[in-house]
Amino acid sequence: MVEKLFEILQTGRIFLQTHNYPDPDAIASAFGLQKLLAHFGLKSEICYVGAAERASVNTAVREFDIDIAPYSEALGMQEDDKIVLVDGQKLNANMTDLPGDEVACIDHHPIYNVIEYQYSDIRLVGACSSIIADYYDELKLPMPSEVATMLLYGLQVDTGYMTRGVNELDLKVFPLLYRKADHNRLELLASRSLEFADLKAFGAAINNIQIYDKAGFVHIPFACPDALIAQVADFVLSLAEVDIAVISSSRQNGLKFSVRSVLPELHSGNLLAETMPPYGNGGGHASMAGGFIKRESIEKSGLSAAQFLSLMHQRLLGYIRDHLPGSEA
Ligand SMILES: [Mn+2]
Repeated sequence: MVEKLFEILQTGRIFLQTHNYPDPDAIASAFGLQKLLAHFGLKSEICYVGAAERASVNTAVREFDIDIAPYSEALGMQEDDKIVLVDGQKLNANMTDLPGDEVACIDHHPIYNVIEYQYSDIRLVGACSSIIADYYDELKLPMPSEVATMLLYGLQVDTGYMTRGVNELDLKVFPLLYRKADHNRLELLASRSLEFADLKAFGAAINNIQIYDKAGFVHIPFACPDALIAQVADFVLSLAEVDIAVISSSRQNGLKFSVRSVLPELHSGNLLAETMPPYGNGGGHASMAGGFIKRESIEKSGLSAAQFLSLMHQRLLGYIRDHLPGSEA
């Protein structure tokens, strides 16, 4: 019951922390939760880690006047301030540990590290936005149009417009959101999901793609925010020849991986959970997952960056071939 969350948040400063490089679902969830808490007299601040902003997020933030700030020491977060984690979990590679106390977690990703929160609502549904929408429904709260629009946008982006990972809860809240949303503004959000600079990443994908069996491998030789990698992954997956997209991106601090699969035999989260260790870690949903390998691990391997990447591609492809019936080794 979400009422328990309100009790926990009665005292102290409240931060709603999204995963690093927040995507539309993360922003929508935090925004919807912030308005919900405000309805009960609880003031909260949305924060995240990750300097790079994205068009899909920027447009929404501007359009709906969402008060959101990248984390900095200037926020003055203290150890006893309360953090509600949204669209991610403590100890995830994409959830930086901030000074405050993670008292609560609302998320829709599989659990890889069991953490005791005072309030935990982790459901394996299509989008975190659906969980927030459900709170409004449970509490019979009127949902402001801008909240419905953002939550519907978050749900649509995370589920590929209701084509992947859609669960009963998503179906339950979809009509509620659909009826309340401002569809003109929704269309505007969808039409501004990329910016000019992003084309560089798509260019790298077009130039570097390698296809083995049904798997498309793309390495982007420069740093990209997670949400852009996800967009490139969707683009690669849209190729008729590709049913599994494996995207990697070189970052200052390591190597980021993102996987998409439309094959029921190939669970993206398991693929990364089994092939990233011992160098790094990864996991996620059946249809989409992420992984990360720290720079130190790559250096420790004694391999060059190119050799290491090729080793990882071999490991990934080995797993894929083992799990795809009828694919040639
Ligand atoms: Mn999400």
